[in-house]
This record gives sequence, structure tokens and C-alpha cells, in this order.
Amino acid sequence: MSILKEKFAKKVPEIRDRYKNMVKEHGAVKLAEVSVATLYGGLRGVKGMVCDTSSVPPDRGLLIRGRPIGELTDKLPEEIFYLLLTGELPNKEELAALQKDFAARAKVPEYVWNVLRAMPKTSHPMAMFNTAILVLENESKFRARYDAGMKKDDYWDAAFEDAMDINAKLPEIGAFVYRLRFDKGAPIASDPNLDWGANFARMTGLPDPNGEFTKLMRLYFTLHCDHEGGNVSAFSAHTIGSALSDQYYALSGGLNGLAGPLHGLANQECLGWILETNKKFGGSPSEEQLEKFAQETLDAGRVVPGYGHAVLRITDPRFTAFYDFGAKYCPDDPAYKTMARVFKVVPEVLKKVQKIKDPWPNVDAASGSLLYHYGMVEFPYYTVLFSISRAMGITAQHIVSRAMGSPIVRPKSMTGEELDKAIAAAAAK
Ligand code: CMX
Repeated sequence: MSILKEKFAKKVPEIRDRYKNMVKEHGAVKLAEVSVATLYGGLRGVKGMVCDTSSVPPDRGLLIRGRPIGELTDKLPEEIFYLLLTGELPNKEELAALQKDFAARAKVPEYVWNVLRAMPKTSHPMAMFNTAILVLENESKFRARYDAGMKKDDYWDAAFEDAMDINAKLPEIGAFVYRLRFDKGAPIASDPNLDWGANFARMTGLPDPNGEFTKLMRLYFTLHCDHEGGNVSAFSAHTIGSALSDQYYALSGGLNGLAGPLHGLANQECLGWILETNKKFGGSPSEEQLEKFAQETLDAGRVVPGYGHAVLRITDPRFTAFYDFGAKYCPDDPAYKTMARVFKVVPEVLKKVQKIKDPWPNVDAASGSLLYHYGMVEFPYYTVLFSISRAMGITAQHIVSRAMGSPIVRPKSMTGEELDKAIAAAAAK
């Protein structure tokens, strides 16, 4: 058994007992109220699940197992995966063992490439990426063992194996999609001696003379790893996994949610918005021009991508990490400069709109300009990068859920008529 699996296996009884005892002893404690507005408001604020891998206090931003993401920016994504699962960062030996394990599982079967090659040239990179994960379902150890009569106590073990297999393959799948979809030439073989970020950067084939793009990829994968359990992609994956659909089904389903413009796709939209301003004003716009353009965007009924959040009420620390990276490595880049100017102007514009609860930038506001600087100019691709990283959090949450023995998710819906009756009954009291 690998070091990571052994470490997690030791935690399983505690996870399981805590869940059982919690429900037995404190099951009646009330945590949230559901009003009519909640039903129509995307269930905002309803505490509806347990997620220990990470949390997002509105005034602090992402904490991975209690540690602020801003203090983890020098960590490799592989270290973050270890932290998500165990609550501890790996030491040198544990990290090396994990990387070796990933390398041993990295080979992607040829049939996956054949399916991707058969897809239309106009397919969105996210559709290609998520299709590859679904096609790989053929490899699921969870499904094979379930079909063979696996005991409930072993679900987490099979889910762990699937998670390792999937995460090991995603950098290569992502790079393959990039090169195929954007006519970059033949795929570049994976190098098992490199860490994830470095291997991915190399497999894209983008020039990286001073290693800065590699550094950016490591940072990118680290920053996007998880964002608690209630966001669209994590919650969708959680719901799918609760039906005991395996990790391949659950992850690709969750990532289909990440492909939405109000969620992960915002990073492609965000750079598009910045480049649109450059086009409109014939170069890097002034603060006044940006203010006007942001107002026009709002007046046209569009959102300013990269700004606002369903939970956060501060500048996203992940934005700050990217912002600082750009300030260090490419402060004079035109797209970076415009992005920095947008940061000065847009929150002030959004603050004037009463209904907007969070006028501050989220993770998607800064990353695009950095990718653009390093030659990754195909912005429909950006959400795939987000997905490679977010798979760590989604699959880790899935393992923990199976260890907990979480039941199938099944909230109750109401018809409009039932709602009318409930409202009338409340008024009659
Ligand atoms: N530009 C314009 N309007 C915005 C806005 C923005 N950046 N952020 C919020 N609003 C609007 C909402 O559209 C909503 O309008 P309606 O009531 O007319 O529908 C109103 O303000 C209230 O929204 P909210 O309560 O502040 O925010 P929500 O929780 O409803 O939505 C989010 C959050 C992220 C979808 C929203 O801020 C948004 O659309 N932002 C732009 C897209 C984006 O950057 N998404 C990426 C988020 C990060 C991620 O999950 O990946």
C-alpha cells in the first residue's frame, strides 16, 4: 500500500465514526433555514453538506485543511493533493513516493486519443477534456469491484485508486487536447521524472526559456485545487458520486458545470473582456475609458467577468497570488497592465450597483493575462487548466465521502402550487 493510502486508511475509521456519532448525538441541531427566497435563489447560504478538504470563509478566502491558500503558493500541486486528503503536507520521502505512484499510472490508453481525434475541430476544449475522462471510465476500479460485490467499507479504497489513476493522467490529457485542438503538432510524450506542473508545461510545447511558464503552471494548479463543497462543479460531482457512480462519471459531470461562464469559464471570458477593451480603445485603455467600458457592460445586461463571487466578500487571495506573480515576472506586459488597471477601476464601478454583493476580483480575473503573456493565447482552453487542478479537490472530496459512507443526495423540490399552499398556510398562522 502506498504511503498516502496507508495514511488515509488510518483516518477512515475516525471519519466514519465521527459521521455516525454526529448524526446520532447531534442530528437535531438546526444549521440553516430555508425560505421562499432560498428556493428561488440558488440555495445560497443553505448549509447542505460536509466538506473537510477546504473551506471558504467570506472574509478570508480559500483555506485548504485550515491553511490559507496564500501561504501555500510555493507548494507543488502534488503536495496539495496530499494535504487535501490527509490534512498534512508530505515530507520529502512522502512526496517522492506520491510522484512515483502518479508516474506509474500516467499512461493514457490509445482509445482515448482516438475518441478525441474523432471529435469535430470546432469542439470546445472543455467538451474534449471531459469526454476523455468519461471515455476512461472503462478503467474504473470502483465499478469493476462494485460489480464483483465490493463491501461498503471498501468503497473509499476503490475510489482512492480511481482518483490516483485519473489525476495521474490529466496533465497529459490536457496537453493532448491543447495540441490537437489548436493545431500545435504531434503530442509530446510525458516525462515521468518531472513534477506535474513542469511535465504539463513541457507537453504543451510552449517555449519556456527561463522556466517562468513552468512556475506559472505549478502556481495555477495549486491555486485552483479546491473551493469547498458547495460550488457548482464540486456539488454536482458530489451528487453524482452519492449515487455510487464512480469517480470518472462524477468528475466529468462536475467539470461540465465548471464549463459554465458563471463558474470556471469566466477565466476565458475575462481575458476576452480585457482584449475587447484594447481593441475598442486601440491599445491599453486609460482608467476613465475602462470605467466607461465597465459601465457599458453593465448597461448591456452583461456581467463583468472575473468580478464577484457567491461566497467571497474580499479580493480573492488566489487573484492576489497571480497579481503578485505578474508584478514579479511580467509587470510591463500590456495585458497584465490592463488587468491591473481593471483591478483599480472595476470594484469602484461595481460598488455603485447595490445588488452586487462582492465587487472584488475572483480567481479568474488575473490568470488569463499571465497565460497570454507566456504564449498560451487560446483562451477557450483556459478552463481545461482550471479542470486539471480542480480534479484534485473533487476527487479528494469523493474519497472522503465514500469513507464517510455519505448517503445518496436527494433534496425535495416543490411545485408552484405546493409553494402557494405553504405560503397561504404561513399567512394563516
Ligand atoms: N458583473 C455584473 N453583475 C454582477 C456581477 C458582475 N461581476 N457579479 C454579480 N452581479 C449581479 C448578478 O448577476 C446578480 O444580478 P441579478 O440579480 O440581476 O441576477 C446580482 O449582481 C447579485 O449577484 P450576487 O449575489 O452578488 O452574486 P451571485 O452569488 O448571484 O453570483 C457570480 C456570483 C460569480 C456568478 C457573479 O458574481 C458573476 O456572474 N460574476 C462574473 C462571472 C465570474 O467571474 N464567475 C467566476 C466565479 C468564480 C468561479 O466560481 O469560478
